[in-house]
Amino acid sequence: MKTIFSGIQPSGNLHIGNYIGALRQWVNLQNSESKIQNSELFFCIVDLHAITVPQDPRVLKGKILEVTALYIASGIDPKKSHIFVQSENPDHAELAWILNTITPFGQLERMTQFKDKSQKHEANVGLFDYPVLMASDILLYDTDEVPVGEDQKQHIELTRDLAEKFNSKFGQTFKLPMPMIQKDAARIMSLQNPASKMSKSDKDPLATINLLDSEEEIREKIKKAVTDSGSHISKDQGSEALSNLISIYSAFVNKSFEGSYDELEGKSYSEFKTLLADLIVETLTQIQKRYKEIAGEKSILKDILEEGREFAKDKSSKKLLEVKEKVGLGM
Ligand code: ATP
Ligand code: LTN
Repeated sequence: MKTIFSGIQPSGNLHIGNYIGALRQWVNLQNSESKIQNSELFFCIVDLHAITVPQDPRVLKGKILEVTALYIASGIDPKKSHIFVQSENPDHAELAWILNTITPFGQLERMTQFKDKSQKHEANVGLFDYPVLMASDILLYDTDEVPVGEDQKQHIELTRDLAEKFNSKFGQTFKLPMPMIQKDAARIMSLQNPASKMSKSDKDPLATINLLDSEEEIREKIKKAVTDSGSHISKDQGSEALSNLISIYSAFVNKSFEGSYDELEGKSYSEFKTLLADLIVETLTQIQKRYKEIAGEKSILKDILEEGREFAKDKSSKKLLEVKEKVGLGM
């Protein structure tokens, strides 16, 4: 049996970067894996990670259910996958504490996400320790594969290092997880600045397309997306800004980047932008339709999260007990 674990922070509006880099991949995995073999899939809403940067408490609570509804609207099926909220299972924070004691300070200092985020926010200890909590999310479930965007690769390498270190110190306990990062479109960039990642925390509303944006907003954001001084798509030109738009296109048509480039060669930028906006509108309209059906059903959403939490706890509590025994904790 194979275990797959991933998560998204309920720290803002989910955008097409989250969809392409994470959610869409999860849904494909869920629908193929469950047919082939008996996989166990966990998709977490990582609220303890979200509070490593300031959050408005009332907004955060609402976002947790919003993200749950968006998981389901995007195709995560609670009958096939376990959806739960990280802070509802205290085992995550407890294992993180234990792993802290074998984590070299210098290794956390090298994390690029920490370097980026600590420039934008006041650096607190939680932000520094973020990757250790992520390692405990993954290791508690004997995870084999972690489907994420490119930006999370370094955190998964740390997770593997911590697992190896723990195993060699205390005996075989943790499985070593593998990152699962798709080849194309693993890193979607801002529509306004192709040098920075499309991110929930971007202050420029034109930089991201959110999963709940209206058709009008989507069309306007694509229209205003930066390109370059060219006018027609040509393989010789190939600016970062244009490649980013073609990456988004290729993800939404489910084709390789190269294949999409060939198909689009010679089209004018404005013609291409119309095609791209049509595609995004078509997919997001379907997600939004399902979202509207489920988002108001708070008690159904809470039942799904409770069921997910109980299933998760059942598995994680055994692993945590084993860890505590090995480390020599308790009575
Ligand atoms: P923030 O920028 O506020 O830290 P985020 O938008 O990066 O948040 P996360 O919750 O950190 O969102 O990421 C959830 C998942 O989405 C992760 O697997 C991450 O790799 C993926 N992801 C996030 N942004 C992108 C992006 N621009 N391109 C591809 N994948 C992405
Ligand atoms: N750090 C991740 C979110 C995350 C995660 C995880 C992803 C927290 N715990 C465990 C995969 C597995 C991010 O996307 N920023």
